[in-house]
Amino acid sequence: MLALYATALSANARKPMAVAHHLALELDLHRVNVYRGEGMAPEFRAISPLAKVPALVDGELRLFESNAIIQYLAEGPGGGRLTSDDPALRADIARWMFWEASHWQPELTPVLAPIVAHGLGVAPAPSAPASWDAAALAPHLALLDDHLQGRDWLVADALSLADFAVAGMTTYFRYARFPFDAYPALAAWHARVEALPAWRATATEPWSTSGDPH
Ligand SMILES: N[C@@H](CCC(=O)N[C@@H](CS)C(=O)NCC(=O)O)C(=O)O
Repeated sequence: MLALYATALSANARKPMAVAHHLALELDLHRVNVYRGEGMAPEFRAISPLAKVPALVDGELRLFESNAIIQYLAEGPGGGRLTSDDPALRADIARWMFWEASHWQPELTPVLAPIVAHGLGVAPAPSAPASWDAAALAPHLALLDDHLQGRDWLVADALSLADFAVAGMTTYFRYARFPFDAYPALAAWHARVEALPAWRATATEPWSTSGDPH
């Protein structure tokens, strides 16, 4: 049995929860609310030494890092769904997953952190709205919006791990009032993601509503 340590409050933990739902994989879900210090439990740190969610246990396998976990779910128990046999397409999926971890998430984090911390109840209301025009984030928003023009999904017009990985951080977009009107292709893709049963099943308050943190 696959054991996933996660909380749907976390954008990174939502990725494997949604992928497992989409692939109809049975999960033994251990809820670890890292925002209330539950990640510090020694039993959990034996699986996830950095005390972060998500983490997966499957037999002898211990995995942390959300994108590695979803890759394992798809290629292992998922039987190759949400990925591809074609090396070029698999590399394209990996490209978006690496981009997500090395650019998208790091540039979104400073913009979202104060609002998300407030939504989690661990910080006071931020004094200003999210700075969606931050210089370091702008090229990545433009890249994603340009790439999605005329496409339904990120790779080869089929839903893949790339979409679940990149969608992770968009969990917070409604709450942090992302300017969807300024990025129409990104907005249309986000609406397609939100319509997926797997995304709906892993939605949680407060992120599914438009927050009013100011
Ligand atoms: N690169 C990691 C990031 C994991 C991560 O930062 N998880 C956050 C929640 S989104 C966490 O557990 N934070 C708790 C902490 O740092 O104490 C991944 O993709 O899994």
